[in-house]
Amino acid sequence: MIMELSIDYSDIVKVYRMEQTYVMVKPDGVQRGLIGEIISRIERRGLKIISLRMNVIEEATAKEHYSEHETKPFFSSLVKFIISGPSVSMVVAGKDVIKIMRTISGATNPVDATPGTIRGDFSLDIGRNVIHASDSSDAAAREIAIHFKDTEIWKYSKVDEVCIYE
Ligand code: IDP
Ligand code: MG
Repeated sequence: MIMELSIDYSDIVKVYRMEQTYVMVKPDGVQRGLIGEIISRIERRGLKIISLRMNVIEEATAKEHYSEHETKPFFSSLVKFIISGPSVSMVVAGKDVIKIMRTISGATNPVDATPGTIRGDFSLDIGRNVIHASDSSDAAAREIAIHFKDTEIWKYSKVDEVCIYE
């Protein structure tokens, strides 16, 4: 017996309010082969990657990215580490994506990061916590502009959005 299943979304027009955030798989995440793991956690949550690049970040860019920490004692080692090898930069879009990416990432210090979060599953040391995600909408706008040109960000619809969003 053949069962026919069909869901007709054709008359549903939805406008989704999506935020954008900046996410980086830091050099330790790349070295440890965690690019796929991290991207797959982002994708399976339903979030949309709208830009993606691997590069070795320039020193001036890293300093600008972490400028809020300029006066902290760990600033120079943080910048040195971030530019020490290739990292993967992304712009990720979705409803409440800024907060969701912070939650998926886990606490800054891995000792406080809950199991099930990226930092809670894959890291032990605060200076090697494998992922960065913007912490506010101002930070997201600032960081996206630091790492990407407008023309590198792809504002496309994804076919599963009709299932992911109410
Ligand atoms: P976040 O990455 O969770 O937003 P921030 O406080 O913005 O955390 O710090 C930026 C990065 O600087 C952290 O992810 C961590 O790698 C590093 N960092 C923060 N605090 C310390 C510290 O006390 N010692 C060494 N590295 C630190
Ligand atoms: Mg931060």
